[in-house]
Amino acid sequence: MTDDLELDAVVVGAGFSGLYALHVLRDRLGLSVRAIDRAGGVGGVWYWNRYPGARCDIESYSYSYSFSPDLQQEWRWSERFAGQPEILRYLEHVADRFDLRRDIVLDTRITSATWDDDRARWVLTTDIGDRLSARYLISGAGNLSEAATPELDGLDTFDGPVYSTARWPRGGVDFTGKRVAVIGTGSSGIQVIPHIAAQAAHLTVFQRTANYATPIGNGTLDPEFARLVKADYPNLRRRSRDNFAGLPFDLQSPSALAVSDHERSRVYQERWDQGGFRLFLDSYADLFFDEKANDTAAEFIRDRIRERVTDPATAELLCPTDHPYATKRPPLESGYYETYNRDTVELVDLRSSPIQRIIPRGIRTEGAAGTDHALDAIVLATGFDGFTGPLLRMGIRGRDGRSLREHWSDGPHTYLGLMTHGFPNLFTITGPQSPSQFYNHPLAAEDHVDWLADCISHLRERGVDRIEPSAEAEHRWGEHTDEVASGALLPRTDSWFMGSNVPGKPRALLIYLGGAPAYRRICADVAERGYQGFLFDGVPAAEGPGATV
Ligand code: NA7
Repeated sequence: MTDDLELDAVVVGAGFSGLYALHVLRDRLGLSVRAIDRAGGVGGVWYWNRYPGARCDIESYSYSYSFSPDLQQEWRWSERFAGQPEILRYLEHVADRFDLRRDIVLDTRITSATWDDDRARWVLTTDIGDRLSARYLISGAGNLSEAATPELDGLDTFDGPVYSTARWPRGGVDFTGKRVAVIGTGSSGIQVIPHIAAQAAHLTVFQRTANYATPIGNGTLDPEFARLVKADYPNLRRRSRDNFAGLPFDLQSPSALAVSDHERSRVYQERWDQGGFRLFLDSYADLFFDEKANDTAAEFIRDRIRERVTDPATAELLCPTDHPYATKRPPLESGYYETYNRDTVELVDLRSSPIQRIIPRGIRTEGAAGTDHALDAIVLATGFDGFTGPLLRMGIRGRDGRSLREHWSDGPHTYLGLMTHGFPNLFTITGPQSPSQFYNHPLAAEDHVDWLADCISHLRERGVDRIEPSAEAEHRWGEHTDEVASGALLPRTDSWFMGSNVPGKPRALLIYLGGAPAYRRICADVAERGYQGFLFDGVPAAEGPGATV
């Protein structure tokens, strides 16, 4: 990059969102664009999260771009649920196939983004001293790109290596003969634990909250199934976009309480055997709203855990009892519970034996079972500063020099999860207060990019330089987001969906729970009504306060 490069748009990130945004803005709209990523390659979260066992929990044919029928037909997935190396290869292929690499700047982090209202441009600086400006700033920085580092006393005094699942070394790690700790039993921990256990001399898992993990059901992708999918792709994508979470599921019944015990168990067992998110998203709708209904699924899963773990005391520790099923993101697993039947694997319950501190030779816990756990390596699978973290670390300052950190000091404020009052021309792909993690990511990213591309075309056709939501529209969207979630069980549980996994982060719902179809309809309506709720160059673009439902 040269100094003071003037562009139409800068895209942050080169993962699913960033690659598609670059393609659409450059090749469909004809804008001058650069995508900037701090990684050494394209792929976003799939570039960084290369720990053994890293895998997508959505079926490969579904967790992929839909925008190019040719790409859909050409690409061959080898497994039902693709592993990280294959997804990374896919994204690298997309970058090559659509000739994106020439406009991607790697190994570069945006350190500040300041809105210049006189010129109606974002002025950006990077950590390698570049300065550039753009009319539009499009964040595809992702929701899982900023690792949450736990506050563990003495971590820097540990004698051995400390790895993070979110920043796994490119060359891999050999744990042969080592005594290893994994801290964290979310999706990442549950994926990596069986792999480390198979290699290490001894593995100690430090669990704060037991999780409801269900089988992923992975395997080689049947060529006949792949052929049928390819023959029916348009219909499959249509069905997915009509589904709450962007998945081609349509078997869900309204209530787990409206059927007999026998029928309910049959359905749970069938979904359990089918694997993936079937049990979570394709059994009974009221699991998300009704505690009694939720209990039935929770108890079904606990029973399966008890069947699979030989030692009853360990099985009980692995059975979640302190939160309803699916109020934290339910992990999918392969052989996770059986891992605890190995003699070389030990489970430490941090509720009864909290970590006191990290010592040079291991981890010291307190409580009744307090002891020093001797270790050669520690693996942190402790999650992410999700949704807002990557945006807040970018040094964004909007109109009148107001920082995004200040504007979001009590949690994110957005309109549609796409734009923020006081931050003109800043679009956040799958941003906070959009369905994001509850909408199959490639489709969610495509929807947002298509929406913002249409919006930018609309602005350019009319000679409008600045777009931002009105304060009122933003306020109403926040209220609507909370109202939609008010009947759901999810906000009651501490999780990264609520921001409550990061000490000091305001507790606020970070996702829109109205489902993808309702959300897509709202976004389309806003555009059709002339961008209701938005200000064009400071003037309301259309009559009316802005969307809710
Ligand atoms: P998650 O789901 O946020 O899980 C993080 C895990 O780490 C979870 O078990 C946490 O326990 C645990 N944790 C976090 N901090 C600590 C400390 N300080 N001490 C002990 N244990 C801790 O992150 P993942 O990376 O697994 O998954 C993130 C997303 O990636 C997932 O939702 C999918 O979309 C893919 P807690 O539950 O907070 O008690």
